[in-house]
Amino acid sequence: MVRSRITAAIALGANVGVPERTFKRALSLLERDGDIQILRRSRWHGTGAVGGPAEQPDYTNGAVLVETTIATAALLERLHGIEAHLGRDRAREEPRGPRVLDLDLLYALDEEGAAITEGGPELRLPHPRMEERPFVLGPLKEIAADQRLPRSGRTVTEQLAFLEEGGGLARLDSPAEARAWCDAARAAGASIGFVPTMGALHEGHLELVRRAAMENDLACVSVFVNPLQFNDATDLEKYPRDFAGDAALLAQVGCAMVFTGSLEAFFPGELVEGELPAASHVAPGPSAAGLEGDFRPGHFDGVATIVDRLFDVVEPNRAYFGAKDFQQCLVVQHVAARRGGQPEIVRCPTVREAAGVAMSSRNALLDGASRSRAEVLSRALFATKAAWAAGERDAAALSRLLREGVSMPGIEVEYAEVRDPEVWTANAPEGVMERAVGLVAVNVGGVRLIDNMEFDEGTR
Ligand code: PH2
Ligand code: MG
Ligand code: MG
Repeated sequence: MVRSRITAAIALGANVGVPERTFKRALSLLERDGDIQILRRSRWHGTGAVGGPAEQPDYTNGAVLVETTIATAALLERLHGIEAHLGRDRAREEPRGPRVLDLDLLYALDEEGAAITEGGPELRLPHPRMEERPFVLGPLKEIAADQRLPRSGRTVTEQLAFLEEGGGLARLDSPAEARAWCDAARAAGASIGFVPTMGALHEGHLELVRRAAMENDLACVSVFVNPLQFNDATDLEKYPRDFAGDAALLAQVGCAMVFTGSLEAFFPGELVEGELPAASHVAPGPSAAGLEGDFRPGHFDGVATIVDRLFDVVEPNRAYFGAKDFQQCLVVQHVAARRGGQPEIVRCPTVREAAGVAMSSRNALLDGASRSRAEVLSRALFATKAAWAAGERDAAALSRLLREGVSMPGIEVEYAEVRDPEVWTANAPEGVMERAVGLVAVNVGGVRLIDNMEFDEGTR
């Protein structure tokens, strides 16, 4: 049998030990078995660390182009073997570094030069993040400058220049400018995916933006710390704000436009003594009752009001929300339904840190002790989900498990309850459940955190 030949690009990264020496050993291990040949390699580049723990050392990055007859999955396995052989311990490392050695498969081309796509949990090809990363594209440009990239359609050289020029991101300071920008985009036939945020962006938000950019012609983001949805003045004041930092992140993930504004600019001529009168508020609907609705009076009213106004400004085809704010997703669904089903609401999976903690802008406010205490939320949810998987269906028993799971010293529990995710009820259901979502809200070290989990997820 004649085995088909593929060309693959591999990125190298390291910031522990002596990267040049590690890379040299990695390359000789790559070629050792004779079925992988190195065609070209870049020089090694010193790069500032992107993401990961604060104060991790600078990285050394490189790229190689190889030719091989082994399949992409086998190639990935070979790369993992080399990483382990040279001292990488995946079980013990922190997410996003530091690293003794990271070998990432970027893309693979068949004999005709067409990109091979893989969408499995182990291997995604082309690499979903490579186009965002100058530390990958810089070295890659030396060995594959004219390679066309699948997401942007730009060559490596073009994409690198594009990122250096700010990623083509329009930064607008008012809803009026945003409305004009969106009108023009729509008139040109572009579909718009919208991600409303309160800024202090983290990986959870960036996932929403990447998805919006994939599923629409243009992704746009609003950054507005909406005073209408804060029932606690200190919480509003403490809420982290970093518009410049947010815009820099958005420029990397394929966002076309980000805008901000003031309450006055969102509701021109409508404020009375700085406040939005009741008549201008949008009702949040029946799913605002109970849980968050009880503990944060007026919160969902403020959410529904701003989201409705944001939809007026952007008129998106689709809007993306994180499942972490489960009840909020239901409220937003209600707002969209009131608008004739526009936009389509896309609920996206919660992104979790390695320890299971749901990503949240408020995590930045936790001190060290509170940060580790915060792990009980997801731990309790996973434990209750395990009980569900083992057959527990009694509403009271599930709630009890959840509450016991989060009841720890240093944790002040607001609620820990279950609901039917498809039939919202203000009060806890009783008896046997057919579907269930566990929802938790706590105060840890003066910071309010929420989390939830659908117990059927991944098992249906
Ligand atoms: N890899 C990471 C996290 N951050 N930054 C740079 N500059 N280069 C990397 O290879 C890198 C990083 C985790 O894999
Ligand atoms: Mg990497
Ligand atoms: Mg990797």
